[in-house]
Amino acid sequence: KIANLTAQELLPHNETAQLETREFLQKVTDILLDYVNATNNRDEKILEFHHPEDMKKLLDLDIHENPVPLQQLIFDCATTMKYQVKTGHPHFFNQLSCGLDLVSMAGEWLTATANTNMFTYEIAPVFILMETVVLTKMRDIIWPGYSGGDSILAPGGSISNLYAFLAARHKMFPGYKEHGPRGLPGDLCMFTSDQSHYSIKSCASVCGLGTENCVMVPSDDQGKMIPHELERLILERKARGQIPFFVCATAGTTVLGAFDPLDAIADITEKYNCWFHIDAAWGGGLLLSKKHRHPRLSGIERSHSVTWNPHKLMGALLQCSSIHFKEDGLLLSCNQMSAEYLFMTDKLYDIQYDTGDKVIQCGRHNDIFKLWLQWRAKGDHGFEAHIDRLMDLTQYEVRRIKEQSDKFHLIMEPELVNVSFWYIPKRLRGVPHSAEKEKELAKICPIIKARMMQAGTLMVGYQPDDRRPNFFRSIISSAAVFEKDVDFMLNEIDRLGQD
Ligand code: ABU
Repeated sequence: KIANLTAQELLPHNETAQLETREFLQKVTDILLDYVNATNNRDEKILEFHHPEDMKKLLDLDIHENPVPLQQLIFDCATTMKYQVKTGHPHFFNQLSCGLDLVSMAGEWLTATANTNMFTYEIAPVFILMETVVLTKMRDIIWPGYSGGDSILAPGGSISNLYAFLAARHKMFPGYKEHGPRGLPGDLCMFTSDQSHYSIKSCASVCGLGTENCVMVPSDDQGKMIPHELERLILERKARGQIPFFVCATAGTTVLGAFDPLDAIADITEKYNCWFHIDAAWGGGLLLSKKHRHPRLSGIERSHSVTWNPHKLMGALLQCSSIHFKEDGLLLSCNQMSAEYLFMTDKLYDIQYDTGDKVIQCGRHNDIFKLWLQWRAKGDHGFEAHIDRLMDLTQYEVRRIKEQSDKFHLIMEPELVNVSFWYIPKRLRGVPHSAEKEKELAKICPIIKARMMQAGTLMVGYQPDDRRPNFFRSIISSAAVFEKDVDFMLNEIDRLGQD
């Protein structure tokens, strides 16, 4: 019935088109529900890969002068989903953010329909209150027994880390906000491990320190920052006349999933009066598990700020990243610009709920509803069970790798859900492990990855690090994964890796 209509003939342009509007939206919803079913069907491929130039030929991406009919828009939606990688598929082990939590997805649908901005209570009253409740709960988990502090949802872990840097500098050198570098007593420098996320180094670049003043502290062979190296480097920079002010520890490194020794690092930050930030974007989810919080995250309660991304281990839909401060008021005093058209002080309600003046962006997406709804659906116990299950599945993978040690080489015992390994092709089985053999194993990773993508059956990431050439990193952060999927992954790598 709606096939030849255009969007101009639906609501709000045509006030009597309720039925036609509903039909259009139902057809789009059907496409989304088909996608959900396909995502959860192990017989479906994860992706249908085409090179970019070939993909362009398969798609009609042009924007025309005249409107296209609704029929075409519905077809466009279906085509888009046909070629989208199903990141919630049980055989997708490629990214830190995997899975398709359906309650969180329903929340995202609602968020899209509400289509509001998170800068003021005036236009997002329920969502702002939800954000307050959930972020307060997260702070209680980070700093048990401490009530206070402040937090905000930010567009990704990198920006959350940037907020930590900005607040730290503001706390220690409040003159910077008004006077810029002239408000500083000298050259600042910061410290993070050589395994940390690149967004930490990016803070030094974006905020005017220069990347050479983001000091990369060596890590041990497990990928953990070496505390005495941190102290040595702080003293070295002080001897040069610089001002060490910010130390970032990582709780769950991106590639190896390593946890820095937080207590030992806290001792050093306290000794040298540095801000202690923890990038727990990845590993923060373990805070929800009594079994896994300690010892990995012991010491987090001594931090000044923590990045924690619910869109990673907790499986909230992208994106959902949070930054938490132990001290209240810093976010506001650091970032407040008091734009009078938005943040009037004579409003009819308590303006502390106008959270938009705490952030460096103006418009802010609503990332809270999907997390709030998901947490309601699971409860604390459900989240704990989810995290424990991911960790159990990881141990299952480790066991299966060890049982097939002729075919797979486990690089290290994982602390999180990152499993690092090489696949050993027939011709290299039985050859003693050596640097030369690692180079050969590394060459195979991109070949197998290309075969995976062309077959569309599996996705697992690979990368080199500063100690070894290419190796596979599988991630289990999706509730869709079962033991049989872990077995599928290893069998499929073996199948695709046949010489
Ligand atoms: N922000 C780090 C994400 C990297 C990954 O998903 O592999």
